[in-house]
Amino acid sequence: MAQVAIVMGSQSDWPTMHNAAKMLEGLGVSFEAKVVSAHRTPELLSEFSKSAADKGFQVIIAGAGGAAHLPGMIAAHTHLPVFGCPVRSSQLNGLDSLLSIVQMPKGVAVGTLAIGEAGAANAGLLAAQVVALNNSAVRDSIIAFRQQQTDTVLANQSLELK
Ligand code: RP5
Repeated sequence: MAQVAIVMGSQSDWPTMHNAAKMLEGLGVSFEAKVVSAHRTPELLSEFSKSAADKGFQVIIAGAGGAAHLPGMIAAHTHLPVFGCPVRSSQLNGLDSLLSIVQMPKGVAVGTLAIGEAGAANAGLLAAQVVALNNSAVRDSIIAFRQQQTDTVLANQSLELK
């Protein structure tokens, strides 16, 4: 069974959410990605969230745009950590999604990432960091990834005026 579930409200969220998948893949974390819509497939949402822990998932990443109730509704059905990714909407540029996801009332938590691709990638990274608490191979991958970023910055210090 996969360690992380990536769910999203629509197929149209995948160009954003595949950044989470790519991060997990690069860090050696197994994942399953699927479309689960809070308002179009509410029964699937309920079934998925209630069974996620028993299926062996350790973390759920949920991406949604617009009113973006998906991450909160999933969190309402499971004790697993849920990371919410605001997907950039065409009308309000993702600010609506961010505010919908981040403003969870006290008592049910959703860890909210940045709008768009960076947030989705960081959701993958954060999920991997949770998995790494009990997985030394993933921990080593994260440490190597971070070191590589540091090395890249330090090796590229030439700043030319154009
Ligand atoms: C939300 O509505 C989805 O998460 C998506 O971001 C947004 C638009 O969905 P589509 O109309 O593109 O399917 O549920």
